[in-house]
Amino acid sequence: HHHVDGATPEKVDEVIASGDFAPRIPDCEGFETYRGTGGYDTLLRLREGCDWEQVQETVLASGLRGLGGAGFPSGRKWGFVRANPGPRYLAVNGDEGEPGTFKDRHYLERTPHLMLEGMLIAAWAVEAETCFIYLRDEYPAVRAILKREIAALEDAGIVDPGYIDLRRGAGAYICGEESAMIESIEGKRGIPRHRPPYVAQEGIFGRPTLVHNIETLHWVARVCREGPEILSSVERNGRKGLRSYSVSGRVARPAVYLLPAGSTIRDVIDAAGGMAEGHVLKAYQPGGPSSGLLPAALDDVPLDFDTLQPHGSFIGSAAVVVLSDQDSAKAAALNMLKFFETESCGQCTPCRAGCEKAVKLMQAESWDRELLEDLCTVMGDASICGLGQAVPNPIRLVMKHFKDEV
Ligand code: L3W
Ligand code: SF4
Repeated sequence: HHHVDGATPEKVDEVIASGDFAPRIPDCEGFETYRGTGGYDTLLRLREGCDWEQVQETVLASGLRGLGGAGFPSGRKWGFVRANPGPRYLAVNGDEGEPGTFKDRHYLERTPHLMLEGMLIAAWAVEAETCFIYLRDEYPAVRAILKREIAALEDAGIVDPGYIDLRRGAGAYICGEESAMIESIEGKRGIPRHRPPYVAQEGIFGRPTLVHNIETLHWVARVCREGPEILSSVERNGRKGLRSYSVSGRVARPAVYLLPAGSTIRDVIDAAGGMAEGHVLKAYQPGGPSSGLLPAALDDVPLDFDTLQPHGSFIGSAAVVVLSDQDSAKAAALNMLKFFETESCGQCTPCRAGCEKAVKLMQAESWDRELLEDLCTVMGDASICGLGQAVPNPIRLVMKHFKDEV
């Protein structure tokens, strides 16, 4: 769980031998600089007496949608939470567990106060009693940054001591599912709850809870300060807004790229400096293993919410992993299933037994397509949460587009 920058096995060994596990803390925009350039002016102005519904209008007008994976209109959540009597809570989902996703870390290591101000604006809008930040434990440098900057906010009197409660995850992917995260915040084992009730009705300790992803809050701050047009005026391929694509795999420059939401895989690869030398695009994971694998032939589809549904996929948290002619789609799908098998919380049978069964079937020389399809139907229909429900995506997409391999 110790993060080493540019980790090679040698470098990891070197760090372990040195016994120095202190994280390297990247330079980021600290409180003084942020405040000095007008940061928190928006929050303080709102607190002086503003109508929360007007702010909600601004957020709705921007078209901002939840950037943790589901794309639910952010402003609407505020209304759901406000509809229930207080005390209310806010929880920031910083578990960032979807393989290939690293945009939240990217923003927190550079401009942590945009997220913090966005969080406090949302907390003001729903009159939250406490803000919990649930941060994955694999980000020790980010935790150090947040601790330091939250202390600066307390010192400056912008929040009362203890108002922001920074919590550590413990490496479980399922704790990124909002209700499992809430169980974990309550001190229990992180397993998803049934819905309804939605967390907006019954969240942390049964109280109405607003849950937002890190990047969503980053944009709440920017939209409230710079206006909804910073998102709504960006157009490409008939889509509006911006997406932070976490790009990795066979590209020249893996990194986070902020591009129009209507970008195609070709645009994303171009932004990342093209394919890595000697590699030809074969397939790509558009948004985490939950979104499966799409073939190179589908290179003209805008990678946005809603646009991938007709292809049996979805953009999720925009974790783009690029595979080349030197990769096996079959091996990639098996790898995804092994991940799901490990990370399934085991609460429901379709997912617990289904993942295990799927891995066995996918290890065979040639796949039993009929049995796998049957399994996919059961898992998609009967799993409690998004993990089990999304497992069919990689299986079905590889059976459809990479028949020869399986
Ligand atoms: C009140 C209603 N609230 C919906 C709320 C709901 C939640 C949000 C979205 O999964 C996706 C999923 C995974 N009254 C409501 C309501 N809400 N109807 O809106 O809900 P939902 O069910 O659409 O999705 P979700 O459970 O939040 C998230 C995919 O993401 N995924 C992503 C993982 C991403 C990471 C990461 O690293 N960032 O792990 C993984 O599979 O499949 O589609 O707040 O309460 N009537
Ligand atoms: Fe747990 Fe899987 Fe069921 Fe979700 S679908 S509740 S991860 S067993």
